[in-house]
Amino acid sequence: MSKYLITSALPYANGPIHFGHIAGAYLPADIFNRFLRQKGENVLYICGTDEHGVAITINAEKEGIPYKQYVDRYHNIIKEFFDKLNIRFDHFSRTTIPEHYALSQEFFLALHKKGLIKPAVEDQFYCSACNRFLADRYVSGACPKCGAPDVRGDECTKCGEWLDPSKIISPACKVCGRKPEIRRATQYFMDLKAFAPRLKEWLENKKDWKPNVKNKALSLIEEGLVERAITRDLAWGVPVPLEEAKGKVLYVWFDAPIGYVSSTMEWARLSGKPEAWKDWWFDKETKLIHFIGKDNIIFHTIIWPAMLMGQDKPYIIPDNVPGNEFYNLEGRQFSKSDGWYIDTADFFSKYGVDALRYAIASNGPETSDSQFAWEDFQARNNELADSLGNLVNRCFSFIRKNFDGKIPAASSELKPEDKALLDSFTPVFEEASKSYYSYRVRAALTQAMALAHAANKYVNDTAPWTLRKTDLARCGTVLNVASRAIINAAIILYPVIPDTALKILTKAGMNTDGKAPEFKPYTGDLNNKTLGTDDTLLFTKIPDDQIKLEIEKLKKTG
Ligand code: B3M
Ligand code: ZN
Repeated sequence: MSKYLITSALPYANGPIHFGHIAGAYLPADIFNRFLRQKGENVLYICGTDEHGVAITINAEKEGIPYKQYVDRYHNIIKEFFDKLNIRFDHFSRTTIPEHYALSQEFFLALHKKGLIKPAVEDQFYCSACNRFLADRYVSGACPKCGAPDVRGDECTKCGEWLDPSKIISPACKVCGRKPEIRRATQYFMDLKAFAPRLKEWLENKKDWKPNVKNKALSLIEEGLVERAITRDLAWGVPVPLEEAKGKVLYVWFDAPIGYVSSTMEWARLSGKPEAWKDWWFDKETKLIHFIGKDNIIFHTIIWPAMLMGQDKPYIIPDNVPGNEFYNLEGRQFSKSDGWYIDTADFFSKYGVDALRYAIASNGPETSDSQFAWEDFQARNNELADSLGNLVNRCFSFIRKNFDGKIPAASSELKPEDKALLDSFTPVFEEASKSYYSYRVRAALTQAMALAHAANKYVNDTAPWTLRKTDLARCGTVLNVASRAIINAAIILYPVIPDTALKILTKAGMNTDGKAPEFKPYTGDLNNKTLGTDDTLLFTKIPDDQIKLEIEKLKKTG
């Protein structure tokens, strides 16, 4: 048994979550978490909202409401959304809790004391009309690295580079649109170069990382790590804990990852064991796994590990950073402001949560960008209805009608086709297990659905509806074997479609108690087991004209 501390990138409390985020950092982590629990591993899954930074202050100012009120709203909206999507964190916190402020200051001071954070004077944009320094996203302009227009002042959304806001090309003040002037001001800089050898060695030893993540991190070190300002002149954030730094706060990307730890602290406090967070963060046996989108690679593979390495306490460093590529919508990036998005409340009211989880997971951006397309969603939903849904429905309805709702006993003499299906369970579990352990959910799903397809074919070929009239005992055996296949498919699919999987097990007469089923072939006795009473359909097919309407609606707004 291993010990896993899983995190998903802390979403900014700055707007609702869209499918792109889900595909990158949340659904893959939730699937991994659920699978590990099925395997009996020791797991803790932590997340929370990232509530600082200029993206937030600008928007709160636009609305004319206090920053705290603004982040409260989105914290609640995001939390509710994750609940709806069945993302099951052990704890979902936020970076405005007292623990977080204290811990972020402790992280800063530990590095400062060792001379790894130092003050320096830097050029900064100053807007004389607005009378302030333009931190990060208060300036807009083109990326000095890749040239993409209108990027954020601190990170390029296109190439993922961490930018020095004063290097932005054709800068403009985001508030008034004027060209800012350059003024000199003191900020604190973290000496990343000092960590380069350790970071390089650590990364080079990572044999099982996704190549895109590892190569990106190593090439950043190769290009040379430069000192980066980790403080800002802002009225919102964690105050820099130095007398001489009044009015300055920590840069959001410095305090945000500390949220993983402070959230664990809060979890420990709320569970009545305030020291329990150390069992995770200070234990060398813990595998720390950060699920992120590719635009967050530098922060999780360079800056955050360096921050951890520079502490006086025995923090672990990440074991793996399974970064995902981008997930788009019909060929373009999701963007609420451009009208290129899907209203999630509307979506969930029409289509089930599991249909969405399955559609995203079976086409996730694991190794290259992928996308949500309405017709693809329809195809995947209908595939679920046709294979899994139909299999469950026809077998169990048949048993209800003809066997008094009890799974008929299997004969002790099995035919080759029965054995072939039964013998396929163990290898499917082994293959799917390997896939889930190595973040290849698409492969795990292909393996699980192959089992559902094989079971469907088995039922078609053996035709129990004919056997019922000619050979009732044989008919019973077939339904017994098919029921076992259904149960096993549900167990393998549980991480991806948990509600549906539990529903299937309940339909099969098992008492799951809402708990994750163990990840191994089911060997329980099914003879004369009474089915559950729920006979509702698992999935409904989506007709073509409905998908046409969805596409038209999207094209109208976008
Ligand atoms: N909030 C960026 C993002 O949502 C940032 C992640 C923080 S993870 C510590 O993409
Ligand atoms: Zn201005």
